[in-house]
Amino acid sequence: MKMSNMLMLTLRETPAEAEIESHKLMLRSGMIRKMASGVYNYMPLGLKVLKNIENIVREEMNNAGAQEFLASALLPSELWKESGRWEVFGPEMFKLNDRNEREFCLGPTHEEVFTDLARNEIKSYKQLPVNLYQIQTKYRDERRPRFGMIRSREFVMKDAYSFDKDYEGLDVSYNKMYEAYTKIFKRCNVECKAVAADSGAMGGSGSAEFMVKSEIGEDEVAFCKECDYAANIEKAPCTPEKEQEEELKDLSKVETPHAKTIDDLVKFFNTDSKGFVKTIIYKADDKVVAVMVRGDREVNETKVKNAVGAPVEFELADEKTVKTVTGAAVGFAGPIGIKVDYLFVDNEVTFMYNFIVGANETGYHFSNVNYGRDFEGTVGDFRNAVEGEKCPKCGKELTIARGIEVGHIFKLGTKYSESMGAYFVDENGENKPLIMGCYGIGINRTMAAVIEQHHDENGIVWPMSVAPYKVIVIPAVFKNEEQMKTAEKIYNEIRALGIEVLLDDRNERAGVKFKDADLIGIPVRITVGKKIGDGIVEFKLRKNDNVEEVALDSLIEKVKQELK
Ligand code: 9G3
Repeated sequence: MKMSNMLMLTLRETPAEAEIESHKLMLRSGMIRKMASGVYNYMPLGLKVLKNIENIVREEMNNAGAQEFLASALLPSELWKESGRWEVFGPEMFKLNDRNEREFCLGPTHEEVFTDLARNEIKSYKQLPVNLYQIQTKYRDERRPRFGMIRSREFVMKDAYSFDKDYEGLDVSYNKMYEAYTKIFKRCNVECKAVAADSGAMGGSGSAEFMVKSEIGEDEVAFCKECDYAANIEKAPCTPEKEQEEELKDLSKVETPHAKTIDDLVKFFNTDSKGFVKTIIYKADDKVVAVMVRGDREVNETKVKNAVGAPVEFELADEKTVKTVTGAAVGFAGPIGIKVDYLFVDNEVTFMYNFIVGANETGYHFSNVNYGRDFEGTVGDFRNAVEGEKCPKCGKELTIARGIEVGHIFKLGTKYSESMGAYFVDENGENKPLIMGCYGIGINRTMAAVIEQHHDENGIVWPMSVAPYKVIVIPAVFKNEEQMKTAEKIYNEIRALGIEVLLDDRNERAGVKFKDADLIGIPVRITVGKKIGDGIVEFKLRKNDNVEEVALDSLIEKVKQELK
């Protein structure tokens, strides 16, 4: 591509709304432009990178034996009503009516569509296993689109769905996808880690998230530096701290007129937050759930939801509900006398002695409370793991870090095949539900992750595999006939090899051209300068600072070497 013909979209300044490096650089390098909140247009450079990543995904999916489809993005509501998910996602689902007032949605994901396809087309075990995938734009009306493509309302996803005759087959399909994902992210030069994840509303038995380490990541991951254990914080199990054995003291009711928060209580009782147990109250669909964790811990809502049975609605109880179940204002909730559907008690609480809880009476707390003597409940792991938690695999200390999910693979089992009647006839002539898995990769997120991991103060440093152009040829002086002609000759030779190459033939100073070449991150830069008289050009890689002088007649060979 000759840059004199190119719509140059590079920006000197960083647009204010961009907070993270990848978003800033996608705007400044002219890869994307915002259309609306969380909605972007791809400019030529951005589209080329997107396509390069898609092709890597496509190659590895095909190598894994998956077949590429392209489903519609305009989905009839009937399918979602069959699976029971039409209402589940509320305002996050883009819904619309057609001219006959029929209800549709813009596809946020395609479990229903591919299960419908399977129930119509797969009849016998002889057709199994099968893995169908697509690379397609998805629509989700995110409440808070942010960080550019990291959380946008329209994004490109590779989503795949596997169908097996039994759970052994699902394990094979799942592991094939796990391997394919590892290859994909390696080829894209995205350093990421597969972590055990909660399957949440997707049901099924287990899932893995492919996480890119990032301070701006929305997910928290607990991982062990000693062994390879890693899990999303939603799922990471906790080991209760055992307390020094103490004499059980007499329960006593204490007037605490102004102490409502843990901090107030710490001051009032002159002890630390570990001496308290807080009781947090939630509404889970039509049930009221109270969860007790030590004062310095956090309730893990995913663990609570799983214990309740993945409710559709789940949020903190409002003041009215708290008053109803505790008889007290917010801040005085406790286990003694509480009237709730579930009283979940974190394991750790059962190893504590003589702790303080709300008295379910405004202005009062109980001290010297002991589990077992004073109250009972459903004991389990209901808190978030913290830095230093014991690794469930090797016992060493866990570290907590933030990450961006670029891929997520699930063992779905029969969640959709049963709700939508996708059965097959097995070897014994019996009708069985298809055993499913689903596998997603965020293509835009992967693109953003590449930039997050490959940039410097001058701009993007594209890995060769995804770079929009692999080589840029720059004549140093626009007015110099010999430099311009030689640069064009080099450009044509490289193009003839089928290599994506740029020729910066604009009427600009060399400095401007170097700045743009660095900003848009082209891996190889060839400069035709004053040494061309001796048949010498400059050869520089974007990823390091050394500049080599290369003789013209060995240049093409060198370019080929670099692209291997
Ligand atoms: C919806 C809306 C948003 C959603 C979903 C459905 C997330 C939804 C989970 C998945 C699971 C897997 C296939 C590829 C891998 C991930 N947000 N999920 O199902 F209607 Cl509005 O998408 N899908």
